[in-house]
Amino acid sequence: MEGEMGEEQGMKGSHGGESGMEGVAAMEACYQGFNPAAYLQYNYTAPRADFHRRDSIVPWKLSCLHKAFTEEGLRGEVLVDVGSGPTLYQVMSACEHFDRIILSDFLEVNRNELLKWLQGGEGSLDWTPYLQHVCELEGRSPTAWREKAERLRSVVTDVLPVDVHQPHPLPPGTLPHSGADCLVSSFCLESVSPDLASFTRALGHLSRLLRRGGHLLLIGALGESFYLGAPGLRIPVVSLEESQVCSSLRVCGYNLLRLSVYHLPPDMKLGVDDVTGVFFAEARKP
Ligand code: U87
Repeated sequence: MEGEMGEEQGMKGSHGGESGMEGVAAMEACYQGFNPAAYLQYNYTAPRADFHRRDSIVPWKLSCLHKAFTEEGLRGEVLVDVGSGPTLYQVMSACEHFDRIILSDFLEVNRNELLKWLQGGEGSLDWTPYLQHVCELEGRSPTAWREKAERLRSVVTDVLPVDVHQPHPLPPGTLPHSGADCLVSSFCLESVSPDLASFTRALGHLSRLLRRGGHLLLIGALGESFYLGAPGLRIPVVSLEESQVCSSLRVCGYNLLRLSVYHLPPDMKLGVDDVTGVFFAEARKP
């Protein structure tokens, strides 16, 4: 069991009456059963990751990320991906535009999955088709995927523990004093928040990691009440509407630059969650 979890159980005992903390502790308990291989199978294979279909979820996400880094010209020194899970797709465009990428997740099983791939091993998912697809988006030949893999492996410098429910989510001293130049967070905040108040609070915690003038790329699920983190493990989550995402960003002081919404085609509804849509928000910390 993780060190973080022990602390959180302690918090449940001492602060159980505080608004939202009981829900947060219950959620963290759920995550102890998370199974990276099952999760990857549900969300990162066809039909959700079908590179021959433009209306498949993963190609949609990759194209939003690609556009953010190329059309908006996002670049800088340090980028942090918050709640990476066992996945790498969310930084495949970013790695060409930043000198250093920090990945992070709450669970050691997920961090180990990332480390396996970064250290040159296979991991439980083959990221080759993802790398090939992003090479194509960049106007390169899909055969450039090996170079991209090498670039990604060299740019990721750390895989850190993170807890978005803590006012300072990352271990102290891991970021430049002024904060990161860019934050990416994909399907994390709503997946770990029992209600809108804790979602918004967590978004506020993230803002502390970002320098002024830095950009946040936030991806997440709309209309979702649960998802499967392992066979039979239903993780209850806060169901968001587009307008709530916009108002949470506003409350946390971000300027919203762009919000795109994807509506799930019926055949992407697999019973592994009850998501109806996906949002991609691009915001700036003034
Ligand atoms: C991804 N970023 O797949 N603090 O994009 C910080 C925490 C905490 C905590 C738990 C899974 C949910 C996504 C990765 C991983 C995102 N995670 C960690 C899922 C749900 C819709 C949907 C999904 C995925 C925890 C793909 C698609 C759809 C997980 C991560 C959430 N439903 N992080 N306190 N507690 N975590 O370990 O790795 O959050 Cl297409 Cl539609």
